[in-house]
Amino acid sequence: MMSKITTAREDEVLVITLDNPPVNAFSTEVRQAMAEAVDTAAQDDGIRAVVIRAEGRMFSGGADITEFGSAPVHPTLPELIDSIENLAKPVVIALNGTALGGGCEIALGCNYRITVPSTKIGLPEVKIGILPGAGGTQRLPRVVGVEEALPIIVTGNPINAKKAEAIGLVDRIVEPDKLREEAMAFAREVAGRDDHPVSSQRTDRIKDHDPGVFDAFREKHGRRLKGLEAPQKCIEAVKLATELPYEEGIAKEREFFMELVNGDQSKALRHVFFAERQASKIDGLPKDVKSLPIRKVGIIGAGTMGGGIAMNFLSAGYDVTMVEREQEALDRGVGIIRKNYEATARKGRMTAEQVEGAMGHLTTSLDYQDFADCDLVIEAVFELMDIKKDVFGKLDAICKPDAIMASNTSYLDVNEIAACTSRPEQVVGLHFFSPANIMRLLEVVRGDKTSPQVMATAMDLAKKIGKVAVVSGVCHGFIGNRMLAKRQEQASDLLMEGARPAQVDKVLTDFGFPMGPFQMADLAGLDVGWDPDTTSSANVREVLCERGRRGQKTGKGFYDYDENRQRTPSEEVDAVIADFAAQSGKQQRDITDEEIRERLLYPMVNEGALILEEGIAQRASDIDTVWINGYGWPPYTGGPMFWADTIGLDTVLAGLEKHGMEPSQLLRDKAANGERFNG
Ligand code: T1G
Repeated sequence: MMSKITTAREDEVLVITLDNPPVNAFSTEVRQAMAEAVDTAAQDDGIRAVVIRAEGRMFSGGADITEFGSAPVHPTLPELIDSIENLAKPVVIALNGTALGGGCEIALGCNYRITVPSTKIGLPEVKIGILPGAGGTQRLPRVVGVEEALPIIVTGNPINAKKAEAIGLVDRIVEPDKLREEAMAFAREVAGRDDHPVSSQRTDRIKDHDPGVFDAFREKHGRRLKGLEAPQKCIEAVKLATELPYEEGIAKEREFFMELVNGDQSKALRHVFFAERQASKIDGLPKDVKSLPIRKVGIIGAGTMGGGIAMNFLSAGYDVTMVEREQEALDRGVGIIRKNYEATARKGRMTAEQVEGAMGHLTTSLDYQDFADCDLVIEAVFELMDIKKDVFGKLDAICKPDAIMASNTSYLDVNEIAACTSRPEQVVGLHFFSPANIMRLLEVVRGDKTSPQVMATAMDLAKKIGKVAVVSGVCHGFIGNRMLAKRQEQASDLLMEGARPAQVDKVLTDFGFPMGPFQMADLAGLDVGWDPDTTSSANVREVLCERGRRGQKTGKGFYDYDENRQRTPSEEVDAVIADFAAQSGKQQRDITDEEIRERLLYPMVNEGALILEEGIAQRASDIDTVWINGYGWPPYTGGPMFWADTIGLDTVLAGLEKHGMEPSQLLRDKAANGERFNG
C-alpha cells in the first residue's frame, strides 16, 4: 500500500511529502503519518529545517470532508498544525495547484510559504456551511490583515498566487518546474536562524485594523449572506482574532466549528457537494466505455437558447457552426453572443483577446449541409414535436455516422424524436436551462436506445463546458420541469382560493428561493406558449396576455414594474383573479403561509419520489442537484429530497394527506420505515 506521507533526508533538511490522491485530503491516516514525520524532525538535532510538499496536481483540497460527522481522531488537523508551528526549526511549505481549506491552514502554520504562478489558495469552508476550523480564522488575519482575510474566509473564493504574494500570504513565487528545488534552497537559507515568523504570534497586521470593517463587510455582502449561518460565524471569528489572545480566539473558532459542522445547513451543503459529483456518474455504465472525441459542435437555432448553448462551447474552445433559416436571425444571434461576451469583459471576467478568441471559433451558415463534419449537433428550435422530427430527419441524412444528435427539448419525448432517425442510439437530450450560458444545470436525457457511449460522452462534455449534468429518463418534463409543474398547479389553485401572487411569492423567497412562481412567470414572459390567434380568456394567464400584461418585458404581468423593474402588486390583476376565483366556485379564505409552503413544496417532493420509483432519476441526490442548479432551491437546505429527509418524511406524508394529495408508495414506505431518500 503506497504510503500517503513519505520523508526524505537531504543533508540538514527533512522533506515531508504528501501523496493522497485524488486531492491530498488530510485524512486521519495522513494526519497521523505527518505528525510522526514532524516528531522525527523535532527529535533529530541533525535536522535544521523542514520542507513540506505534495505530489499530484494540487497541494491539498483540505480536510477529508467524508470524515465529518464521526468522532474526531487524534491528531486533529488543528493539533497537527500546532505541532508544525511549535517546531523549533523553520518549516517551508511548497504549494502547487490548489491549497484549500486545511491545505491553506497548514501553510499558515508554517514559517514560510513558496508557490508557483498557477496556484490557487483559499478557505472554501464557508461553502460547505462551516468555517476554517484549523486556525484559519485566527492565523490568516494575523498574516494578511483583517481587510484581506475577511473576503477570503467569508466568500470562500480562492485567490491566485500573485494576489497571495501581494498580501503576504506567500513569500515567494517561483518557476513551476523549480518549486521543489527552490523550496530546498529556501529551507537551507533559513536553517539555523531563530527569528522565523510565527503566524499565531504576529500582531503587526491586525493591531491597527479599522473596527468598523466588520459591519461594513456585513452591509456590503448582506444579500449574499441572507439565510446563511456560516458566513456570520466567519465574520465573528475574524473579529475575535482582533480582540482576543490567540489561545482564546482559537477556542472560539473550535466552538463555532463544532456548532456549524453539526448543524443542518452544513449537513445540507456537504450533501450538495457530494451530490453534484455523484450526479456525473452513470450507474451500471460498463467500465470499458470510452467517450467519443468531440471537436466540432453544430447548433441549430440562433435564438436565446441556441446562442446561449453556443457560448458554452465557444468559451470552452470548441469550434461551433450555428445554423439559422434566415440571415437576419443569424446576424441577430451572433450580435447577442458578442454583446454578452463584451459585457463579461467589462466586468473583468474575460479579456478582449478571450472575447475575440471565443468569437473566432464561431462559424455561421444557412445550410444544414455544414453540419456534415460535426461531432455533435444540438437543436434549439421551437418546442413543437413536428418541427423537432423534421430537424432530426434532416440531420440523420447529413451527419456523419458517429455524430451525436441532441435535442434541447424541455419536455418532449426524446424516444419519439430518436425514432425519426436511422440511428436512435446516437440521439440524446441535452436540456440546457435559460440563460444557457449562465445556468449550471444540464439534464442529459437518456432515450431507451441511447448508447452507453453517447451517454458517457455527454456527461464528460458537460464537465468540460462547466455544467453540472444529471441523467434523466424520458418522461414529460424530465426531472425538473415535471416537479415544477406540480408547484405551478398548486400556485394557480391557491389564487382561486384567496391567495394573491405577492403572498405566494413571498413564501418561497422567505424559504430561500430567489423568486416565487409569479415573479418567475413575469421574468420568463407570460406569453410563452400563448397563441394570440387562438386565445380565449380561458384562465388568468390568457386574460393577462390578452390585456398586454405579458411580463417584465411589457412592464406588467402579474405585477406592475417601474423603470428599474421594481415590482408592485396590481389591482387589475387582483380583479382578474377575483373574477376567475368567483367562477371557480371555490370558497375564498385567508390562507396561511405555512399552508402555502406545504402545498407548493410537498407535491414536488412527492413527484420526486415518483420520479425515483419510475427510474427517471438515478438517485434522490440527483433530484436535489437538479433543483439547486436549475431552479434556485436554496442549497443550505440540501434540495427538495434532502430537505424532506431533514423535516421528516412522516411530516411530508401527513402534510400531503392533510391537503388531499395522494402520496407515492415510495414515500409511504420510507415514512413508515423511518427511512430517508438520501440514505
Ligand atoms: N474531502 C474529501 N473528498 C474530497 C475533498 C475533500 N476535501 N475534495 C474533493 N474530494 C473528492 C470529490 O468528492 C471527488 O470524489 C474527488 O475528490 C475529486 O474531486 C479543518 C474543515 C479540491 C478544487 O471545501 O473544491 O479543510 O467523485 O471532482 O474538480 O478548516 O474537489 O472522485 O469520488 O471536485 O479537480 C475544505 C472541496 C474542506 C474543497 C478539486 N475544502 N473540494 O476539484 O475534483 S473542510 C473544500 C474542492 C476543511 C479545515 C476544514 C474540489 C477541488 P469522487 P473533484 P476537482
